[in-house]
Order: sequence, then structure tokens, then C-alpha cells
Amino acid sequence: LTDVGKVTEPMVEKEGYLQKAKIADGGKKLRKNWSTSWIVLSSRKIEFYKESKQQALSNMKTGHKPESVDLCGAYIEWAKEKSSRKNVFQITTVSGNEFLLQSDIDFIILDWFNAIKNAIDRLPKD
Ligand code: I3P
Repeated sequence: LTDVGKVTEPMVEKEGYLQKAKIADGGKKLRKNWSTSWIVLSSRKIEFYKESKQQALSNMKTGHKPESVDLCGAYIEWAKEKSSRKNVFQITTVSGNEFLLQSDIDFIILDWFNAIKNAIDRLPKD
């Protein structure tokens, strides 16, 4: 754990840009809309920033919050059938949110899949 100001933040395990599409919110299907997202993985959550890392950091100072995904009990699987794109996997949360993540670059998406899967497997299921 590292101290960031007053808040104790879990350590960042991986961060970078991926293509992201949220396809369900609380179990309700959403229209698929791919966009580039700055993605930050820590031990029990993923944060999705709509902007560049730099923009995200300056937004944080003004209290702007990224979309945060609780990985406890979450499920990750490759989702070939959910997209015409290559290298797509899906994360499903306990709360019924579904995200597709994608990169054209094989090793990048594989690294992300393994990092998120490892994080989920280390967490209690409930
Ligand atoms: C969607 C858009 C997505 C596409 C999706 C389309 O159209 O082209 O990129 O997903 O296909 O419906 P719209 O912008 O009109 O909503 P992929 O790129 O992942 O294939 P889908 O409906 O087969 O998921």
C-alpha cells in the first residue's frame, strides 16, 4: 500500500490504453460503443478513464472520478463471438456490469487478460 495524500491506495499493478466497450449496466444491455480508455488495474479494482493519463490526472485534482470496477467475484473470459474485432475479452462484475476490452496487438491483450485473471483469482469470491 502506498500513501497518496490522505487516502491509502492499493498499489497499481498495470496501466495502459485499451479499446473498451461497456455492453451492460446492472444486467441491462447497452448499445456497444468502442472507445480508447486509460485503464488502471490494482489488486481489487479496475479504473477506466475516458481521457489520456495526463488528462485523467489533472481531472482527479478537481474531484472527477473514473468508472471503477470491483473485481471481487468478477468473471473474465475470451469473447470471440461478441465482436467482429480480434483479441476481445469480457469482464462481468457481480453487479451485472459487462465490459469488452480489446487490442489489435496480441501480447498486449494477453498480458492484460493474465493480469486481470490473476487479480480476480487472488480475491475472495464474495
Ligand atoms: C455497432 C458498431 C460496433 C460493432 C457492433 C455494431 O454499430 O459498429 O463497432 O461492434 O456490432 O452494432 P453502431 O455504432 O451502429 O451501434 P464490433 O466492432 O465489436 O463488431 P455488434 O452489434 O455485432 O456487436
